[in-house]
Amino acid sequence: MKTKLFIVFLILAVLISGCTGQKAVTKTDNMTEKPNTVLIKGFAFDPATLTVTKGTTVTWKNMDSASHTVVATGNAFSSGNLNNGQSFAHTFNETGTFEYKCGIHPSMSGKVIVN
Ligand SMILES: [Cu+2]
Repeated sequence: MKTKLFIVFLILAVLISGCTGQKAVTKTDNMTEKPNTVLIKGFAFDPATLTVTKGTTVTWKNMDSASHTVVATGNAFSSGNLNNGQSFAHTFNETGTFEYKCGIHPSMSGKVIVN
């Protein structure tokens, strides 16, 4: 009897630790979303260079009180005016280096490298 109880206890312990492990994985998943976001703040793109894999959707979010835009060189994508708190998303389905600028402040530039 004692052995059976011990085995049941062991199984429970494994199940409980298994659940805790899954929670940790979910947290990591949420954090991996962040690298695909470019913040626009202080009249700059952060990060200025972002490397992603093909098929990734990149989101730009304007944190500045000033309006900004995200315009790709060659106009592959263009956000239009982004006011404070507004965001723009673009999915990169082809590999390559995609440079972009703010149409209002040309000194603001960044690039997305798609592998
Ligand atoms: Cu701007």
